[in-house]
Amino acid sequence: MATDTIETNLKENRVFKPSREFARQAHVKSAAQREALSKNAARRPEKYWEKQAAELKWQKKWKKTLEWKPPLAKWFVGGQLNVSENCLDRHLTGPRRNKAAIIWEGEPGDTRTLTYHQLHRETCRFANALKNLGVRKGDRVILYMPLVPEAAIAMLACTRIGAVHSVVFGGFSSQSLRDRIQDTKAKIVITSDGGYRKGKAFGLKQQVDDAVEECASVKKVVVVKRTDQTVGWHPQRDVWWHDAVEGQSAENIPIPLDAEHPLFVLYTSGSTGKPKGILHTTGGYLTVAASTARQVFDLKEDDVYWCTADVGWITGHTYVVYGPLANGATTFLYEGAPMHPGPDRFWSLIAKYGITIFYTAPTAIRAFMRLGDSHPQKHDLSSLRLLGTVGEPINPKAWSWYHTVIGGGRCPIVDTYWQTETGGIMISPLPGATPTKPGSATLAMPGIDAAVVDKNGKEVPNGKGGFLVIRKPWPSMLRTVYGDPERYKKQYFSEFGPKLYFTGDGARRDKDGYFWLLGRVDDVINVSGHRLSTMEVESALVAHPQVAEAAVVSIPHEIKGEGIAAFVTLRRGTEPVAATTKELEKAVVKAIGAIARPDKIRFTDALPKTRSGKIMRRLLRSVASGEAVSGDTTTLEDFSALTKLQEED
Ligand code: 7RM
Repeated sequence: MATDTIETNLKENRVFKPSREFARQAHVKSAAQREALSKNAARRPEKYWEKQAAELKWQKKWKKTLEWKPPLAKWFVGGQLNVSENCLDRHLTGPRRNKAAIIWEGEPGDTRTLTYHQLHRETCRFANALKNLGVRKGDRVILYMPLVPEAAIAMLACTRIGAVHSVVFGGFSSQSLRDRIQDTKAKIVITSDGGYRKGKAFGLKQQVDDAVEECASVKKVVVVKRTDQTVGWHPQRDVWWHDAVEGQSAENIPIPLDAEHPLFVLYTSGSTGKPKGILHTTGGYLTVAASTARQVFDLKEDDVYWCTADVGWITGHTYVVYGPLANGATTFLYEGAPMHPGPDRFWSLIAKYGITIFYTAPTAIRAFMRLGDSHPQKHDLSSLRLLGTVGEPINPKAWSWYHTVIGGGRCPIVDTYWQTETGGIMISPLPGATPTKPGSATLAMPGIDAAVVDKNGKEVPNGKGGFLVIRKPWPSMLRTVYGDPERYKKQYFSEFGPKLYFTGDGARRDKDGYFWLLGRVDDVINVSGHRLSTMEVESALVAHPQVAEAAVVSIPHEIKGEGIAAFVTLRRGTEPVAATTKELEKAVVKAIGAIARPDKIRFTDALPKTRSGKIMRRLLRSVASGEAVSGDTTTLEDFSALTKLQEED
């Protein structure tokens, strides 16, 4: 890190207060109530987390709340609980028994609803099937599936018997799958004969067959029948899901597991090296998943909650499956592509199911914004009462569009900042309590000690940019990088010593203490010694009426050290004219200053993104400086977006 901090220049002054109606019915009803919660939690963090943990059902109470030997943390030591019992059995004795736990729609339009009773029953039967196939406590199980209810059932069944699941997103290649199976030494792979996306049945089984050829640890492959495609079959090894559960009892006693028993491993890519297997454990993870889902999404008994993430991502773990189910909520799942069969599929689903809470990513919001207002306007979105975003900083323009066109100006927006590693939301508005500012994730959650520091780990004053750290352990923090404890230390607890968790993100706080995320520090651009945030330059570009999306990266520059290259996607139906480049330069200079004037602006139809929708600036950097692309590209969603950029170069 060359200089102390990151400069920050973007101005955004609008404030949106929660409406009185929303605040009145919310779990946390006012800024004062949030402040009191946070103050008490800051004074006695362990007390705060004990209280959140006590909302769960424990088979044995913990003896010690926190054992902190930096950088190693253990939470709720000596306690025992079962995640599946907390997500299912707990809800079976009252009126939730026959409430929808999962409402699902496949891409072709087929639908299924599982009540808590039914989800419990199917989970028990599959847990028994897994035991029957030889899965024991501590064994690793890989899931490589489309977004069908069986994915959630399989996750819950693993937790019921103490098996450790690792979900591999169905869009990954057989090689990525193989690497993850080998890294975890999984005994079982659960997959399907395919799923539906963009109007076609895609396959998964062949990828599994190819991967497993090189994985001696795998004893059985369980296959869900979803598409009726013909699949290759290894009779000794393969078993259909429906055959595996046939005749299995609908009773299964959830076994007590230590709070620190491994719950799942989820792989996440860094900018260099192979993907890291992030390990989460049982008690601390569920405590944060449940409490943050309740507070941030304000879950109520009659909500129909939809988080659009796939279960292959952390968002799908914490806020599609575990958080909502631990709260006895109804979680909606959609299998397919957002724009199929038309660009209004999401909006038609919201109307059809009466979705009340909708949680998606800025990349999706920008893609919808690009297509114009007519598609959402065709549908009745009046059931919505709360909107959320996650995954990247949201540009103020996309925030405003989401607020007005989707939320009808009536729904609070929770911009939730967190990571695979943090397990749950770290910085976010509470919708009934926190006035929001477009582009800011606002304040750290109660019990979370987030701070912006300089390169010496010293907190910077409000208004200054720097590095985002978390200064105290929290229950859902990652426990290690699976099989690589050194990497855990090096990656997260060395930049600022073994006590400060480094997120890898840049941030600043404004005069009200609100956090503004500035992007990954690896992506920061250093122009003549000024460290500029990618986020701010991009937002200035996106603010132009013609622009839908933008990504900026550094290019080598003889005088300035680094210059700025911008890749810009225009709104559908608009073309760049001679003046557009000048206008965009002017917009950046006006919003930030001459120092941030882009040296190069390129118009493109698509930006290279990860499969979860984050812009891969590292690749754009290579394109912009004419270098060969190096490093890991396995997480790239659409390789053609990259090759096209290279060809045009
Ligand atoms: C949940 C998730 C983590 C990285 C993180 C940030 C970025 C996520 C926001 C955000 C600004 C947000 N997990 N990020 N949420 N940046 N505002 N609300 O995305 O492990 O896949 O990614 O995503 O850079 O470090 S993740």
